[in-house]
Amino acid sequence: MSFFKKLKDKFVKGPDAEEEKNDQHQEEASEDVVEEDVTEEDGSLDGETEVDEEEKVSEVIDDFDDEEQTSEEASEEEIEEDTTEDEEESVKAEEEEDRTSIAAKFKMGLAKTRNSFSSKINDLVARYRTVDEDFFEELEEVLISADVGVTTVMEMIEELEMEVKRRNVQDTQKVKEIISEKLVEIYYGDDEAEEIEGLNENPDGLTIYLFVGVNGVGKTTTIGKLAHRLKSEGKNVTLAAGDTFRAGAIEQLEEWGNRVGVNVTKHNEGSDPAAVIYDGIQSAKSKKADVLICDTAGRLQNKVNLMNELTKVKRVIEREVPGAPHEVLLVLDATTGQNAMSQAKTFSEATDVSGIVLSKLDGTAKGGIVLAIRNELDIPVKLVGLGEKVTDLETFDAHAFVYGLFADMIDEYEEEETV
Ligand SMILES: Nc1nc2c(ncn2[C@@H]2O[C@H](COP(=O)(O)OP(=O)(O)O)[C@@H](O)[C@H]2O)c(=O)[nH]1
Ligand SMILES: [Mg+2]
Repeated sequence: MSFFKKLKDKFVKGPDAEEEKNDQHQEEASEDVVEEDVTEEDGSLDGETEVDEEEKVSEVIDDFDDEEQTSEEASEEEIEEDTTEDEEESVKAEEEEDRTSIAAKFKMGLAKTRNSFSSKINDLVARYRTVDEDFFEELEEVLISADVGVTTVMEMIEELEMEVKRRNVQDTQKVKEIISEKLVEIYYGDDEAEEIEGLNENPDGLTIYLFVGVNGVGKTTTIGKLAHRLKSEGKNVTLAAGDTFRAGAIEQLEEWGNRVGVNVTKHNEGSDPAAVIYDGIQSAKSKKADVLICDTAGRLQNKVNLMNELTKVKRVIEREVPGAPHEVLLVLDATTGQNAMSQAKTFSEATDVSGIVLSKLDGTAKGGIVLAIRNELDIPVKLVGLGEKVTDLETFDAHAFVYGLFADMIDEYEEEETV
């Protein structure tokens, strides 16, 4: 199956999906009959052998809508029998809704990157009729300009060239799709999606997340967003104001705590961060909290200081809760481009970073930094900030990310397909 088609099936609802949903109740009756029709008429849907049953059904329903709805009454008796099927359908529909809303968020958050990236790719594809060396050279520049990172781009181009040869692709249009597929492949490398996506949790007791990163990257904001998300999942969340260095940092976290409705442990400005975190852990334990999220100050100016401070904080956490911290999340500001890479290197030396939070992806046209970070530092991107609102935080998903990058093309592709 084509990769664009795969992403489309996963993330994009058909243009009639809303209507379809509204009509669903009235239509349920006819659907069963239609389903039967489909199996009988399989052969008539030529060239669509890989389309799954469900899609055929909806296609047939569309056709069916245009004509008269004769079989509606005839099927009335058949409804009763498949309540379980209906239940399954509704679970499926819910899952689909989640996926499409995640995709919509990535699409919106990556608008700047996509606009710049797809217009460059489209322009490139329009100028080259065949896939040759010059084409790849220009493509290389486009990828580098999206901050994908030189090493990753080289690897990517090499694989693309091989793939294009292997599949004997002549058409530059087709290359767009292969690029999207390779981006996902390069992102995952040898790892399975489940291994590297999502946050690690403590299965029996308090989960602790430690946030690190330089000033202004979005630590406190991300903590607020994450607290909100975990709380809405039914978890008991509490925060510790470990940035005792920057003026106003404690108040800022408190504000988030109030907004989201979670408790914040704090000391005075200038006090020992490790002591705040220690108190935060005691408070979390006494409240039987599920998750404690720790804010810290990011004083990159003095690496020795930073290292000492983080080591001390981490030691306290490790001592108080065996197995903790369950994630050390380094927040990087996507708008700072390659500078984010050097921050990642410094922090990795100071502490064991387990995952990256890439904030402000919405504010950059260079979202390719995700790939550079993952590929060149071998640290997975766990969360992405796609805006300033409390709900603008998403678990990173490479497929949704690539969908966000190529959404216009994928939507276009859909139109071509259905014509
Ligand atoms: N557009 C956008 N702004 C963000 C995002 N995350 C954080 N910010 C903004 O970045 C600024 C600094 O964030 P803050 O959480 O104080 O950074 P900290 O110093 O690392 O704690 C604030 O104005 C935030 O609103 C994001 O995902 N998108
Ligand atoms: Mg802060």
